[in-house]
Amino acid sequence: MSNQSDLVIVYHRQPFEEVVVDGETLYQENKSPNGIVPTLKSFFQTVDHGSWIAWKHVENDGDEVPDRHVTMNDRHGEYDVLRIGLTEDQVKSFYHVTSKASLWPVLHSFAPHFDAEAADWDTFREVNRRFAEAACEEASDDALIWVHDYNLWLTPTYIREIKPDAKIAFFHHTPFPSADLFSLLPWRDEIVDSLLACDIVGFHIPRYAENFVQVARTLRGAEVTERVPVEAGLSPLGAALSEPEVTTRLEYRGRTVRLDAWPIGTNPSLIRKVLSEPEADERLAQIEGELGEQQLIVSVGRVDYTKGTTETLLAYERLLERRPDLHGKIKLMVTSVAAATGMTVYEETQEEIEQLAGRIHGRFATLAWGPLMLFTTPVPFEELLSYYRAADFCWITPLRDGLNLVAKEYVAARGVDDPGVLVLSEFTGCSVEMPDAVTANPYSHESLDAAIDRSLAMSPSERADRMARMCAVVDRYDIEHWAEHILGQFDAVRGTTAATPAVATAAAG
Ligand code: GDG
Repeated sequence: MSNQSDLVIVYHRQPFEEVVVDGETLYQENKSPNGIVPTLKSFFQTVDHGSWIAWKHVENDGDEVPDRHVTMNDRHGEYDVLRIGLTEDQVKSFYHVTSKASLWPVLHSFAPHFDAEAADWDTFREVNRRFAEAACEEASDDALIWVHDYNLWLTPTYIREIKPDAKIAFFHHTPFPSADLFSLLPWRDEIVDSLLACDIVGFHIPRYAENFVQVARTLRGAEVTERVPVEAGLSPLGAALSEPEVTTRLEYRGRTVRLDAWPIGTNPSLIRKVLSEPEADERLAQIEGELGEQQLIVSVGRVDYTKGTTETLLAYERLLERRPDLHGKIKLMVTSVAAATGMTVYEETQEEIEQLAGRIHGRFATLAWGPLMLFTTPVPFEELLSYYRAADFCWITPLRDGLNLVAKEYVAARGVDDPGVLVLSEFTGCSVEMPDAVTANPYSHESLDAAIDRSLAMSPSERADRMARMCAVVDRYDIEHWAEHILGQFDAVRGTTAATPAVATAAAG
């Protein structure tokens, strides 16, 4: 146990898997080597000692968490995990209801789904305060405390109260909405003040940072003190989420708050390494054997009305209606894995997806051909990569998405040798990085259908050119690049120089 961590990561989920073997609880590194958790853990390599704060289920409020402190030693080195105990009711209230039913719809510009009355703001405050107390318990005097995502929006306020001189960073994985939408939140001033208590607030793309600036200026009177042009690669003219300039500093109540907009990358080296293994060749041969002459379209997401899975299925149904010549020649693979939350709104979305998939199958399937496959349970990472590799097309059609890592994973997995085509919603954060995708407005049938037709008709040379440019973006702005960028920002906040984290590329399996 240590309470002298130089970097404390506050992220609601635990950074390991808990398994019980012969009655003994073991803490094991997550099986899936991709995703945000391994990336965040890689930052521990840059400091002498790191800690992670997460929640753990307890029976009754106030119960001691068994193994409150876990010291992990995995490929990211040694770090501590401090778990705060939350009851089932607290988790439901804080996460499933207030975060997912009240905050999530507003963040994703879904005003009709917003339910202010369902929210339990007192519990939200209390849980956020506990995360802050745990973070301060672990942090050394000059530690940097890095808080993740909107469900911990109030944590910076409480950290500032306990440790007035703490260095606090915050990163949003979601979009940040316009002031018109954000102002729907009855707790808006409290949220903005908490974000303005940070030393640095991070977003995926400049548009979200600018939306926050609008909120901070109009609701709280923060002043813009620095604005810079956006890197050419992050501001394609005419894109729905493009911004030519971005604010990098605000002043508020005598303090400077830095803003940062830098999209998370994926791990193309890891993806290529997994796909270069003999097992991957076998998997690919099997998938291609089963597909025969059919072309594969993949669409990977979670059950969430923001992810546009319904829009993907409806677009596929329209395609099969207008192009009978494609029957028997294409197949759509959709993954839509439900979160284990039991939230009504997600249950409705899941039902809708399953019904639509059934309807399409019922309308178009023949004895010899099934038009689609729907996976509702997670596909193992290695298998998912093989599907990406086998897919001629990838359709990513969210109505709103903070970034969308699947699009980048597809580009990295499919690669340049046998290029595929990415059809991408212009309301995903990554669309500003990848103008070479065939971008579409998923709210418009005409736009989505035109993008799909265009992707199907694209010449091999255009496919190759576009894919080469997208691969270059995904390779250049990979996860290591993001980590280096973030560390540069941390250095500026701390006024020091830190080491670069080695994001694991060779640790699959
Ligand atoms: C949030 C923001 C932002 C999906 N199905 C399977 C599977 N996945 C993996 C994908 C990808 C990840 O889950 C999903 O990442 P996304 O970025 O697409 O979306 P969210 O989960 O909504 O994440 C989002 C992200 O945070 C990062 O800041 O980009 O906008 O909403 O890595 O591959 N993995 C496996 N089986 C599946 O069936 N193994």
